[in-house]
Amino acid sequence: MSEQHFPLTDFIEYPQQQMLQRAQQYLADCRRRHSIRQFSTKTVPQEIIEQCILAAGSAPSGANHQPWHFVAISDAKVKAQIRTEAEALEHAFYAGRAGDEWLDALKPLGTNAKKEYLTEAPWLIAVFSQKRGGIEQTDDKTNYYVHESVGLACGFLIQALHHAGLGTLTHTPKPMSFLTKVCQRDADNERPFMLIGTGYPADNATIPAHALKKKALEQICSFV
Ligand code: IYR
Repeated sequence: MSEQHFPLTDFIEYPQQQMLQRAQQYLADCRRRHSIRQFSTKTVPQEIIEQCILAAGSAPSGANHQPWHFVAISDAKVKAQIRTEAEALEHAFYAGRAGDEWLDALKPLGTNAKKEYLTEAPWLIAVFSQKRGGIEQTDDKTNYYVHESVGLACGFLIQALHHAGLGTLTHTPKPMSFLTKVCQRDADNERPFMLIGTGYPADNATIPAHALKKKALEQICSFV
Protein backbone atom coordinates (compact mmCIF):
# COMPACT_ATOMS: atom_id res chain seq x y z
CA MET A 1 0.00 0.00 0.00
CA SER A 2 2.68 2.47 1.07
CA GLU A 3 4.20 3.26 -2.34
CA GLN A 4 1.38 2.51 -4.71
CA HIS A 5 1.21 4.87 -7.68
CA PHE A 6 -1.44 5.29 -10.37
CA PRO A 7 -0.91 6.42 -13.96
CA LEU A 8 -1.88 10.06 -14.63
CA THR A 9 -5.05 9.72 -16.68
CA ASP A 10 -6.85 13.04 -16.17
CA PHE A 11 -4.21 15.45 -17.52
CA ILE A 12 -5.48 17.41 -20.53
CA GLU A 13 -2.96 18.69 -23.07
CA TYR A 14 -4.22 21.73 -25.01
CA PRO A 15 -2.69 22.98 -28.25
CA GLN A 16 -0.48 25.98 -27.36
CA GLN A 17 -2.74 28.50 -29.11
CA GLN A 18 -5.64 27.25 -26.99
CA MET A 19 -3.43 27.22 -23.91
CA LEU A 20 -2.66 30.90 -24.41
CA GLN A 21 -6.32 31.65 -24.94
CA ARG A 22 -7.23 29.77 -21.77
CA ALA A 23 -4.54 31.61 -19.80
CA GLN A 24 -5.81 34.97 -21.10
CA GLN A 25 -9.42 34.09 -20.32
CA TYR A 26 -8.47 32.96 -16.83
CA LEU A 27 -6.60 36.19 -16.21
CA ALA A 28 -9.62 38.21 -17.39
CA ASP A 29 -11.78 36.24 -14.97
CA CYS A 30 -9.29 36.76 -12.12
CA ARG A 31 -9.41 40.49 -12.79
CA ARG A 32 -13.18 40.45 -12.19
CA ARG A 33 -12.59 39.20 -8.65
CA HIS A 34 -12.73 41.97 -6.11
CA SER A 35 -12.90 42.12 -2.34
CA ILE A 36 -16.53 42.93 -1.61
CA ARG A 37 -17.41 44.96 1.47
CA GLN A 38 -21.12 45.44 0.83
CA PHE A 39 -23.10 42.20 0.61
CA SER A 40 -26.71 41.46 -0.21
CA THR A 41 -28.54 39.38 2.39
CA LYS A 42 -29.82 37.10 -0.41
CA THR A 43 -29.31 33.49 0.66
CA VAL A 44 -26.87 31.10 -1.02
CA PRO A 45 -27.60 27.34 -0.91
CA GLN A 46 -25.28 25.34 1.35
CA GLU A 47 -24.65 22.93 -1.54
CA ILE A 48 -22.70 25.65 -3.39
CA ILE A 49 -20.57 26.41 -0.33
CA GLU A 50 -19.89 22.68 0.08
CA GLN A 51 -18.55 22.35 -3.47
CA CYS A 52 -16.30 25.38 -2.98
CA ILE A 53 -14.93 24.00 0.30
CA LEU A 54 -14.20 20.69 -1.44
CA ALA A 55 -12.31 22.70 -4.10
CA ALA A 56 -10.32 24.38 -1.29
CA GLY A 57 -9.61 20.94 0.13
CA SER A 58 -8.01 19.93 -3.17
CA ALA A 59 -5.13 22.39 -2.59
CA PRO A 60 -1.62 20.97 -2.26
CA SER A 61 -0.40 20.63 1.32
CA GLY A 62 2.67 19.48 3.23
CA ALA A 63 2.83 15.66 3.02
CA ASN A 64 -0.81 15.88 1.85
CA HIS A 65 -1.88 16.14 5.49
CA GLN A 66 -4.54 18.76 4.55
CA PRO A 67 -4.03 20.68 7.81
CA TRP A 68 -7.22 22.74 7.61
CA HIS A 69 -10.75 22.88 8.94
CA PHE A 70 -13.53 25.07 7.56
CA VAL A 71 -16.44 26.21 9.71
CA ALA A 72 -19.20 27.49 7.40
CA ILE A 73 -21.59 29.71 9.32
CA SER A 74 -25.02 30.86 8.14
CA ASP A 75 -26.67 31.05 11.57
CA ALA A 76 -27.67 34.69 12.19
CA LYS A 77 -26.95 34.50 15.93
CA VAL A 78 -23.44 33.14 15.42
CA LYS A 79 -22.69 35.73 12.72
CA ALA A 80 -23.91 38.47 15.11
CA GLN A 81 -21.62 37.12 17.83
CA ILE A 82 -18.66 37.16 15.43
CA ARG A 83 -19.51 40.71 14.32
CA THR A 84 -19.72 41.95 17.93
CA GLU A 85 -16.36 40.43 18.84
CA ALA A 86 -14.64 41.51 15.61
CA GLU A 87 -15.94 45.08 15.84
CA ALA A 88 -14.69 45.42 19.43
CA LEU A 89 -11.21 44.43 18.23
CA GLU A 90 -11.42 46.67 15.18
CA HIS A 91 -12.43 49.66 17.35
CA ALA A 92 -9.20 49.25 19.31
CA PHE A 93 -7.26 48.76 16.06
CA TYR A 94 -8.58 51.92 14.38
CA ALA A 95 -8.37 53.91 17.64
CA GLY A 96 -4.59 53.51 17.65
CA ARG A 97 -3.45 49.93 18.13
CA ALA A 98 -2.68 49.70 14.40
CA GLY A 99 -0.23 52.62 14.49
CA ASP A 100 -0.11 55.54 12.03
CA GLU A 101 1.73 53.79 9.21
CA TRP A 102 -0.80 50.95 9.03
CA LEU A 103 -3.78 53.32 9.28
CA ASP A 104 -2.27 55.45 6.48
CA ALA A 105 -1.92 52.34 4.30
CA LEU A 106 -5.60 51.54 4.82
CA LYS A 107 -6.90 55.07 4.07
CA PRO A 108 -7.37 54.49 0.31
CA LEU A 109 -9.53 51.46 1.10
CA GLY A 110 -11.84 53.51 3.34
CA THR A 111 -12.20 50.71 5.88
CA ASN A 112 -13.27 51.34 9.46
CA ALA A 113 -14.32 49.42 12.56
CA LYS A 114 -17.90 48.88 11.38
CA LYS A 115 -18.26 45.42 9.86
CA GLU A 116 -21.82 45.17 8.55
CA TYR A 117 -20.76 42.48 6.11
CA LEU A 118 -20.17 40.06 8.99
CA THR A 119 -23.93 39.89 9.54
CA GLU A 120 -25.16 40.73 6.03
CA ALA A 121 -23.16 38.16 4.06
CA PRO A 122 -25.18 34.91 4.07
CA TRP A 123 -22.08 32.87 4.85
CA LEU A 124 -18.95 33.37 6.93
CA ILE A 125 -16.30 30.69 6.54
CA ALA A 126 -13.84 30.50 9.43
CA VAL A 127 -10.68 28.70 8.32
CA PHE A 128 -8.57 26.96 10.97
CA SER A 129 -5.05 25.57 10.64
CA GLN A 130 -4.04 22.40 12.43
CA LYS A 131 -0.65 21.77 14.04
CA ARG A 132 -1.13 18.02 14.17
CA GLY A 133 -3.21 15.61 12.13
CA GLY A 134 -2.60 13.55 9.03
CA ILE A 135 -4.59 12.11 6.21
CA GLU A 136 -6.66 9.75 8.35
CA GLN A 137 -9.33 11.11 10.70
CA THR A 138 -7.61 9.53 13.73
CA ASP A 139 -4.00 10.47 12.80
CA ASP A 140 -2.03 12.58 15.26
CA LYS A 141 1.13 13.33 13.28
CA THR A 142 3.09 16.53 12.85
CA ASN A 143 1.79 18.73 10.03
CA TYR A 144 4.30 20.48 7.76
CA TYR A 145 4.24 23.86 6.00
CA VAL A 146 0.98 24.56 7.74
CA HIS A 147 0.75 28.28 6.87
CA GLU A 148 1.72 27.72 3.26
CA SER A 149 -0.81 24.89 2.94
CA VAL A 150 -3.72 26.72 4.57
CA GLY A 151 -2.87 29.90 2.62
CA LEU A 152 -3.09 27.90 -0.59
CA ALA A 153 -6.43 26.38 0.46
CA CYS A 154 -7.79 29.86 1.21
CA GLY A 155 -6.69 31.01 -2.26
CA PHE A 156 -8.41 28.03 -3.83
CA LEU A 157 -11.53 28.75 -1.77
CA ILE A 158 -11.70 32.40 -2.80
CA GLN A 159 -11.26 31.48 -6.47
CA ALA A 160 -13.85 28.69 -6.21
CA LEU A 161 -16.39 31.08 -4.67
CA HIS A 162 -15.63 33.68 -7.35
CA HIS A 163 -15.91 31.06 -10.08
CA ALA A 164 -19.29 29.97 -8.69
CA GLY A 165 -20.49 33.57 -8.96
CA LEU A 166 -20.09 34.84 -5.40
CA GLY A 167 -18.31 37.81 -3.91
CA THR A 168 -15.82 37.33 -1.09
CA LEU A 169 -14.02 39.27 1.57
CA THR A 170 -11.00 38.02 3.47
CA HIS A 171 -11.11 39.32 7.02
CA THR A 172 -8.43 38.86 9.65
CA PRO A 173 -9.45 40.45 12.93
CA LYS A 174 -6.52 40.61 15.32
CA PRO A 175 -6.28 38.58 17.50
CA MET A 176 -8.62 35.98 16.03
CA SER A 177 -8.68 33.64 19.04
CA PHE A 178 -12.36 34.45 19.74
CA LEU A 179 -13.20 32.39 16.63
CA THR A 180 -11.94 29.25 18.37
CA LYS A 181 -14.55 29.72 21.10
CA VAL A 182 -17.37 30.84 18.84
CA CYS A 183 -16.76 27.88 16.49
CA GLN A 184 -16.07 25.48 19.37
CA ARG A 185 -12.76 24.28 17.96
CA ASP A 186 -9.87 22.63 19.80
CA ALA A 187 -7.62 25.46 21.01
CA ASP A 188 -4.67 23.10 21.60
CA ASN A 189 -4.38 21.94 18.00
CA GLU A 190 -6.11 24.56 15.88
CA ARG A 191 -5.57 28.26 15.22
CA PRO A 192 -7.98 30.54 13.39
CA PHE A 193 -6.29 31.48 10.11
CA MET A 194 -8.78 33.62 8.23
CA LEU A 195 -12.43 34.54 8.06
CA ILE A 196 -13.98 34.67 4.59
CA GLY A 197 -17.34 36.34 4.08
CA THR A 198 -19.21 35.32 0.95
CA GLY A 199 -22.50 35.98 -0.81
CA TYR A 200 -23.94 38.16 -3.54
CA PRO A 201 -22.51 41.67 -3.68
CA ALA A 202 -25.09 44.34 -2.73
CA ASP A 203 -26.61 46.23 -5.67
CA ASN A 204 -24.75 49.34 -4.54
CA ALA A 205 -21.41 47.59 -3.84
CA THR A 206 -18.35 49.68 -4.67
CA ILE A 207 -14.68 48.90 -5.22
CA PRO A 208 -12.01 51.32 -3.96
CA ALA A 209 -9.97 52.75 -6.86
CA HIS A 210 -6.85 51.74 -4.91
CA ALA A 211 -7.88 48.07 -5.11
CA LEU A 212 -8.06 48.18 -8.90
CA LYS A 213 -4.38 49.03 -9.32
CA LYS A 214 -2.53 45.81 -10.10
CA LYS A 215 1.23 45.68 -10.58
CA ALA A 216 2.51 45.19 -14.12
CA LEU A 217 4.30 41.98 -15.09
CA GLU A 218 7.71 43.73 -15.02
CA GLN A 219 7.06 44.76 -11.42
CA ILE A 220 6.19 41.31 -10.17
CA CYS A 221 8.25 39.01 -12.34
CA SER A 222 11.73 38.50 -13.76
CA PHE A 223 12.73 35.79 -16.18
CA VAL A 224 16.08 34.10 -15.84
N1 IYR B 1 -8.69 44.08 9.94
C1 IYR B 1 -8.99 45.48 9.72
C2 IYR B 1 -7.89 46.24 9.09
C3 IYR B 1 -7.47 45.88 7.72
C4 IYR B 1 -6.17 45.46 7.54
C5 IYR B 1 -5.71 45.20 6.30
I1 IYR B 1 -3.76 44.69 6.05
C6 IYR B 1 -6.55 45.32 5.16
O1 IYR B 1 -6.08 45.06 3.90
C7 IYR B 1 -7.85 45.76 5.35
C8 IYR B 1 -8.32 46.01 6.64
C9 IYR B 1 -10.32 45.63 8.95
O2 IYR B 1 -10.84 44.64 8.46
O3 IYR B 1 -10.82 46.73 8.84
